[in-house]
Amino acid sequence: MPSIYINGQLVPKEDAKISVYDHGLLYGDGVFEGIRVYGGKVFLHQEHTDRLYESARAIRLEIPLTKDQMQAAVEQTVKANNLQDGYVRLVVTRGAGSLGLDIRRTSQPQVIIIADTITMYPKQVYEDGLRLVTASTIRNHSQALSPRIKSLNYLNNIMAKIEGTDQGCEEALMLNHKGEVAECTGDNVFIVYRGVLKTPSPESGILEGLTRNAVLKLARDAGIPIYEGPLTRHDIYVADECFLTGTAAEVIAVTSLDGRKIGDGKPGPITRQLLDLFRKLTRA
Ligand code: PXG
Repeated sequence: MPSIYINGQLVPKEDAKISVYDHGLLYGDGVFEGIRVYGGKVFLHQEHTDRLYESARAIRLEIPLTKDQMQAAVEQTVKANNLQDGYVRLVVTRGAGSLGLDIRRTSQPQVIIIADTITMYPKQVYEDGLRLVTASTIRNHSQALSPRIKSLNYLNNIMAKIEGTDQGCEEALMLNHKGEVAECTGDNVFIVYRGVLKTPSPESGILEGLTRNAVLKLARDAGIPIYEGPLTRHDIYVADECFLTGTAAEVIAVTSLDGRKIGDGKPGPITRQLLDLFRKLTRA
């Protein structure tokens, strides 16, 4: 039975409860992180902590723990659950309040840490690659709610994901309000074109994925030329390779978009190289 951390206490799963007046539930008012644990170690712990606190700051949510205290709480939860390889979901909500938007009527932010196992894509998908479709639902306009915030409000990504699953695809491509490629519903997107590794920059309206950043560093260290900037769907259609990165997916090839084959329709060599390097990094 997993132990869940809530506000400093480790409690059994069935006792881990939050108020129905919590603004996280009423309004999606809160932030979260999804973190991997490899070999008992919390992967990119500092980076995830920094992103969580940045997301919170952006929505004017004051987390009632220091970063050090938060990291200790995550470590404690991982240990209590005997987790060697798995997934940590860290959630901070605005807390219980009134049935109104005013945050001054909320009491205490709620800190929740769940350490559990993770369901990965089947092994075959890593060998064959994913098919993608473009969703009609666009990514949040950065002047509405910045996509850089990992908030509890994921409805537009969920709508886009439904469009994907309706068409038999595990992921869907989301564009920004200018029609440029942004990212997928829970993964960042890369292409390889004439030997250059290309991915949208944060200015395209994406969540700056930590797997994305780790893969960019691996590519840089391997001497692969990198471009970060605007991309269109045309760039993906004519790319030699395409792949996604994310905490759950790690590195996964994309072999078609909107029914159009990418490259030769198989995971490409640079994708494979980066997946190998990523696996070495995480399973060292
Ligand atoms: N874009 C979006 C919109 C995301 O939500 C990523 C890219 C990849 O970022 P990372 O830092 O993971 O490389 C994400 C990540 C979940 C879940 O359970 C979602 C994410 C990560 C882990 C779990 O839905 N999103």
